[in-house]
Amino acid sequence: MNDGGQRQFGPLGKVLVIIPTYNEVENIKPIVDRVRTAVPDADILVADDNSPDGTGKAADEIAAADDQVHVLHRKGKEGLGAAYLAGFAWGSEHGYGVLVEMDADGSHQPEELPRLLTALKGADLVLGSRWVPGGRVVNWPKSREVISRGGSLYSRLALGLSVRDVTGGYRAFRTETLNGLGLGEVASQGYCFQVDLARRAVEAGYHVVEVPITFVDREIGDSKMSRDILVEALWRVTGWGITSRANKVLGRKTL
Ligand SMILES: Nc1nc2c(ncn2[C@@H]2O[C@H](COP(=O)(O)OP(=O)(O)OP(=O)(O)O)[C@@H](O)[C@H]2O)c(=O)[nH]1
Ligand SMILES: [Mg+2]
Repeated sequence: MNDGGQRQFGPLGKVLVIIPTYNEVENIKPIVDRVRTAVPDADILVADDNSPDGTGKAADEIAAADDQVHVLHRKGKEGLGAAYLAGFAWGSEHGYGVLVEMDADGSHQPEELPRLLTALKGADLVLGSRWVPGGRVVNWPKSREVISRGGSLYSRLALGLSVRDVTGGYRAFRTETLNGLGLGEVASQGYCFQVDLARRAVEAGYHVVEVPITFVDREIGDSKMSRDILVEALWRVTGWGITSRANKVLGRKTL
């Protein structure tokens, strides 16, 4: 990971907070309101996968009354990774300088976003981190904490990353950074999408900074975490680890 050294970082530009949704009808209005209050200058893009519970329609109603809120309607459930890639493309086309990832369920507190954005002034990518000093999780069942900590540890060891929270999904990217990650080749769908972007950023030599966050477990709605998502993460991370080690031995560049 690049330490940022003497580098000069350019101005941030306009901020877009991307919120992927699948069946978050009760959460969407509260989270949008919180983002608008916490960071009034930022715009919001809800990326909805045609949620059967009507989240897309609820988002349209919010957007109709607020021109800083936009909705990207996608045709069906294709996973978190695909929704973010579509959101990044939209944000990049519309000239935003910063693209933020945030869950809809309140786990990522909008009130902490100003701290992430301040850190981004001197970085290429800021990761909201549960596992650095000052970071924590609230109301999480022990089983979820074990999976998350274990997933981060396994990914760090397999990929040789010094990032502590590799799987977290509360992040602020400079759009320029995303453009340098080879997003066209990203196939990850579930949570390993986050690991994929973090390893790409580190491999590409970007200055990645972790900022402590308090992650709050969802109170309303159903989790989309599944066995398939965990299995995908395990096989992909293992595959990347083997490839990156083989490339080091052979003196080739990874990715
Ligand atoms: N567009 C879209 N959004 C998704 C999809 N899967 C999950 N999401 C959203 O991604 C965010 C994270 O998903 P969560 O279900 O909260 O995953 P999690 O945080 O690991 O699980 P819990 O908080 O325990 O429920 C939420 O805003 C979801 O609505 C998907 O296939 N498409
Ligand atoms: Mg969640």
